[in-house]
Amino acid sequence: MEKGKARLSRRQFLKGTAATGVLVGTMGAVGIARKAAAGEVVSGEGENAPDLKTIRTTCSPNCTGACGMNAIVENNQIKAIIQAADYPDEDYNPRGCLKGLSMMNLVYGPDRLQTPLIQKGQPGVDELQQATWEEALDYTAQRLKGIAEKYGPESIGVAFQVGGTSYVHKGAVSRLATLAGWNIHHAYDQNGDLPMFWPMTFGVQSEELEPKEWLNSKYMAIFGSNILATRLPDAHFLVEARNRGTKVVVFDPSYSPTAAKADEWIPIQGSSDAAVALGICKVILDEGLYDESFIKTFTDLPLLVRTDNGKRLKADEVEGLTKPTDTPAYREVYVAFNGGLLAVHPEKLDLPQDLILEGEAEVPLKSGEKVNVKTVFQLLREQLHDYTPEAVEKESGMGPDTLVRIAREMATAKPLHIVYGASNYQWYHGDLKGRALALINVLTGNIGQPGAGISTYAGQYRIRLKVGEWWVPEGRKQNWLPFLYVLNGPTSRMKAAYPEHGIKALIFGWGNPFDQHNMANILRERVQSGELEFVATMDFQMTTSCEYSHVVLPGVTWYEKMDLVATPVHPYLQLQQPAIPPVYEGKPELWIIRELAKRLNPEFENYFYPGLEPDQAAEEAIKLMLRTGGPAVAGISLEQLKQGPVRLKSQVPGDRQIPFYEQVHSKLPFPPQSLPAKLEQTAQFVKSGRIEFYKDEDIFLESGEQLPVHKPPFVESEYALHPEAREKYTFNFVTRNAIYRVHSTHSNNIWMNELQEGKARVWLNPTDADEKGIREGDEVELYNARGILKAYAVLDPGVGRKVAMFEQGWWSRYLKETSYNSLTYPFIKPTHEAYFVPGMWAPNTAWNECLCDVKKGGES
Ligand SMILES: Nc1nc2c(c(=O)[nH]1)N[C@H]1C(S)=C(S)[C@@H](COP(=O)(O)OP(=O)(O)OC[C@H]3O[C@@H](n4cnc5c(=O)[nH]c(N)nc54)[C@H](O)[C@@H]3O)O[C@H]1N2
Ligand SMILES: Nc1nc2c(c(=O)[nH]1)N[C@H]1C(S)=C(S)[C@@H](COP(=O)(O)OP(=O)(O)OC[C@H]3O[C@@H](n4cnc5c(=O)[nH]c(N)nc54)[C@H](O)[C@@H]3O)O[C@H]1N2
Ligand code: SF4
Ligand SMILES: [Mo]
Repeated sequence: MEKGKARLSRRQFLKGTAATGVLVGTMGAVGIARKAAAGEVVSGEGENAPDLKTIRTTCSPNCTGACGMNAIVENNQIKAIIQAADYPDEDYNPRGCLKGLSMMNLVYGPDRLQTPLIQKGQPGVDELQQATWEEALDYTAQRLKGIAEKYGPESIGVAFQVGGTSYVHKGAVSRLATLAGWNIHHAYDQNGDLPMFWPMTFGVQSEELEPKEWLNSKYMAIFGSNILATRLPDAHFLVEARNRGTKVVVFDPSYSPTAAKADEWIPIQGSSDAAVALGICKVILDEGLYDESFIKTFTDLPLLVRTDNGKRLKADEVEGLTKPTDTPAYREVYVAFNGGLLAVHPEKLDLPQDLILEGEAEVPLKSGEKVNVKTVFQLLREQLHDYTPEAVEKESGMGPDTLVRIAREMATAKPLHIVYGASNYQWYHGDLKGRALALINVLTGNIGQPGAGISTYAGQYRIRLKVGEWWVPEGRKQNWLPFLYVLNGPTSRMKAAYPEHGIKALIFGWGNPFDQHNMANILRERVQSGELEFVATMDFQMTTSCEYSHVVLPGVTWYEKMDLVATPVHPYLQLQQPAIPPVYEGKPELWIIRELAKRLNPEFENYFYPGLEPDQAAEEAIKLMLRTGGPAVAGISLEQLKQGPVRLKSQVPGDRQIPFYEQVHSKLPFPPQSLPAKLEQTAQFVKSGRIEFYKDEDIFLESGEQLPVHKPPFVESEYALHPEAREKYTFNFVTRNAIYRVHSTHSNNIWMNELQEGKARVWLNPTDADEKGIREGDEVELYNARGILKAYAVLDPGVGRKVAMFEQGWWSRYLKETSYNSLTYPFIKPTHEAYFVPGMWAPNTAWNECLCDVKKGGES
């Protein structure tokens, strides 16, 4: 057997997939499957036709699809996967992509783990040894107990991906981590997917319009989101919207597939979006194109700010004003002006419309002093003064005439929908860009209406129902630590508790951090030096992370277990249902966790439905979550879900997914609740109960980021860390997501690799390539002081100058054992440390804030 890899023989592999190619391409099979209800046995035609079973399940990698799939199963083997196309709303049918349809290549692929593995030598160097479950679990429990005794249980960290795809099994990990007192690393900020402008501005984790709402937009302004590749099953809504007359404008430094489908592509410099957005806002203010009534009712723009200390004026401070007695502790009462001073109730959006938006005044305080104040609107107008079309052009490259025309279009074409893509907020100042973009929507009143709003479509994180009863046993305290601190070390401002001895052991599931996280090389070095004493990985295939682990625990794919799925972009609640029994010795994660739990403490087993088979136990957990999951799942039963997907319930008529509809239509305070956090935890982010553009926490004042502002990239990050980088590394290393993979999942899918000739590529502007003597197809090296990446050059005039564009997710195996994330760095932005609520307000990763140089391969 090859190094550390439990491989299938070619014969076993072919046996698993032999019928696949035929069935996928055969309409007859599609016909058979369409007629079958879930689990029903359907006979084919003729005497010798096979008996086929169709099982309805959900494709559940960390993509935004969550597509319903039917597995066609014969003799406990998947023979084909086809789109279920059973959504009650026909517009959502069918969903799926070639990755999902070729998942058999992974289920039965050569990298599929066959048994547990234990490393007895050097991780990443020596072969992992096959072990029995008893041996692997006993060993894992013994190591974890030892580490907990020596350093405390909080020195053990667990990281599992995106809750939305697996409420049961990921919940089991959370449950055990809570019981054992371990730290949990939230996936949202670890992946760079937490768009920090959301909590800062709206007090929520994140929000988005469901894709069908795109049809109601008149104008879609897409800032660095590649919908045609990364929202594959929903991309048709964009094309359809455009065909019906929606104007689509894409702002992207590169001519992306989505730009190719737009009415207009506006190439802008990397991370210049805030300059563009603020330029647009200036036109909107200067030309009076804003919605005055909306901003008076729903935003902090009328509130007064003290010019002496930059803080919002509080009612408590002002002579003659008092704080209403019904103000919750996590709110604050500020002041507005309509000729007289008004105490602004944070839970009542009922200010009079004669409020004065612009100007300054002197206000008498209870202390006897007088202070000068200005409205936030006034400060904003002053701030925007510098964002003239000409100044914006200098930063972004966008022509002045275009800027003015686009600003007028955006201000007048209602409903306006802005899509703010993940790659775009995965920059150091991604929060500032988001605050500036949101300002366009808010100034024009494009919030809370069909087809209107700002959306950030990242992975499948957002929890759609209350999960506390399963995820947090008995409401116990949980320990959370943002993963960036594991890599970066503690900081003086951090609000999360850093364990005394740091993190000494990590347990990973549903993720491949040794390829996918910043400083993947540092993670590798820490394992090899022993600084990280123990790593256990649960996966169904032999990833790079498995190779660097001390123990590998073989999990199963979504075709082999029962689970509940409810993800952000997707408006339906769905089941994963086992189509086949676990392949080889793989086990559902709930089983693995239960076995580990009882070895750590015999009493823990009681928390995981002892005695029940894993799928039965999973059903019990699902029933518990449906019973206690709150309004989104009220009245939905497991039996109903077994018949097919059920729309999640919402406060919007028709259960449509329109963020802030209730706020705007019923004048409710911001924010709505972001599950699983309690409202008071996130309401403290917007204490005024309104959409906030002025942040007066000290760190915002110190950073000059009270209001949205454009800050150029690299100055506070790369150049501050390594001043020599300014001269030495002039290429911006940008990593977008690939249509051929879901991150690193499907790196090894033979069908996908055939489409890419098995080669990892880097896209370069031809002029830059020419200067470096690089030709199409050459092997090139991207490097900086931290690491090196090898890939093949594609020369593309659609790629901006001095950009090295790479499609993230390749396993090291395909990069000649280099690591693309060895180039990136775990910067922590101080404003991200103003509060800490896990997965809501935490330091976010900035993959694209990265510089490198490029040379032809093999040169010294
Ligand atoms: N096929 C597939 N689909 C996926 C995934 C996958 O791996 N594969 N992953 C899912 C997940 S978890 C995520 S987070 C999403 C991410 O999906 P997206 O939000 O679409 O993000 P990316 O594909 O990384 O990048 C989109 C675009 O951002 C542009 N960009 C980069 N920097 C800037 C900038 O500063 N300004 C502007 N205006 N544009 C910029 C890039 O040029 C690129 O064209 O995709 C989800 N969907
Ligand atoms: N430089 C750079 N780095 C990036 C990004 C970038 O744009 N640039 N993007 C970031 C983003 S947005 C994200 S979301 C992350 C994603 O990075 P990861 O979260 O690490 O995602 P994957 O690489 O897809 O790894 C998922 C792993 O889970 C396994 N798996 C799938 N299903 C199951 C299951 O049911 N059980 C178990 N036990 N395992 C399972 C798969 O085999 C796979 O190995 O990467 C981030 N990394
Ligand atoms: S990989 Fe994503 S888009 Fe493709 S079928 Fe699966 S969930 Fe759908
Ligand atoms: Mo992501």
